[in-house]
Amino acid sequence: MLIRKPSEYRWSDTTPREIYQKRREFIRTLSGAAAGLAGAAAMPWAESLQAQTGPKLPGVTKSPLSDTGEKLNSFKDITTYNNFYEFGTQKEEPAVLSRGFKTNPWTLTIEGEVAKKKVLGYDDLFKIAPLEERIYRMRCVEAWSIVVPWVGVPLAALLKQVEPTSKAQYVAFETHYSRSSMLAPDEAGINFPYVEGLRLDEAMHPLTMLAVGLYGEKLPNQNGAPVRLVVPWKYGFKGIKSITRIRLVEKQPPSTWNLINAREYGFYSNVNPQVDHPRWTQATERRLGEIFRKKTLPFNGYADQVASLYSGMDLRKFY
Ligand SMILES: Nc1nc2c(c(=O)[nH]1)N[C@H]1C(S)=C(S)[C@@H](COP(=O)(O)O)O[C@H]1N2
Ligand SMILES: [Mo]
Repeated sequence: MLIRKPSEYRWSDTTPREIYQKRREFIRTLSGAAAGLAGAAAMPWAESLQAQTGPKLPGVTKSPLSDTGEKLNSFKDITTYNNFYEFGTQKEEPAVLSRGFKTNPWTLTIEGEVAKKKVLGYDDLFKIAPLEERIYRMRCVEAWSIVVPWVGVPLAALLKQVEPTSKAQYVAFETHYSRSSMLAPDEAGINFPYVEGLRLDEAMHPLTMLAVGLYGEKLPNQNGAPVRLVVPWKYGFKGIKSITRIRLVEKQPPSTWNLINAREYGFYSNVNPQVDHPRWTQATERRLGEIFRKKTLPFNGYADQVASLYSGMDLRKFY
């Protein structure tokens, strides 16, 4: 067992014992390659992941929207401490259990209230627009954070190509789900496929990104290959991974954690140090690799750029 610091909270803390047991069975059958994961204390495979580097992405330019001045988290931190419940509910599990996940071929369908529906294949994902590197902070609702050099494009570039109709008010996202390579909903304790949503103006905001890589390489599976959402001013769970469907819609779409517990996980989920999670403080956070907790900033430090999206809204009510 991992020794858990009292300052760390996990959603799985509330996972009933029965689900936990089922999940362990699943992991035993799936992880031939990761023999000994269940119950392993030393995690020897974590070391080998350091060397596991993916294909380089060519032609990436640095975006002026990159955050400088903060130390990047290591490739190892970013790729071995993950939330991706389809591949395990413990932070170390997705890196191992997603290894065999096939992301090529892939389809990403963009449909709904659009004039020009689009279906992208795997290679198209890397050609939506010129690839940019953007260094963003990511703040998980569980109060840990990382700094990641993502590679991708503004989501707006893709949305403009499909020409949203005047009825489009929100954007709904869906993660690919396959029962053969992922946990069952009752094993993970959440519903699949994982779904998320943004208001259209949030989705069109220049900071909102579709990421296809990190550290100059294609995304590792555990980080949401081949394409995932990154919304740096919102809690990490809004950053839905391995997206297969995007729908422009009239009404606010469902989001997975909100469906499970609406009081704890709002639709907006903008990072807000003044609104605590019912079970822990959101005023501070633990940056992976650092010892002392740091203050959490409103909108995760992106207030100058995004606060105007919410002018006139009571952010305690629309959390
Ligand atoms: N499909 C899917 N997307 C997901 C999740 C998940 O469990 N399933 N977890 C979310 C959470 S809680 C966080 S903090 C981020 C973590 O991204 P990372 O593992 O790349 O750091 O992914 C988000 N996207
Ligand atoms: Mo998260």
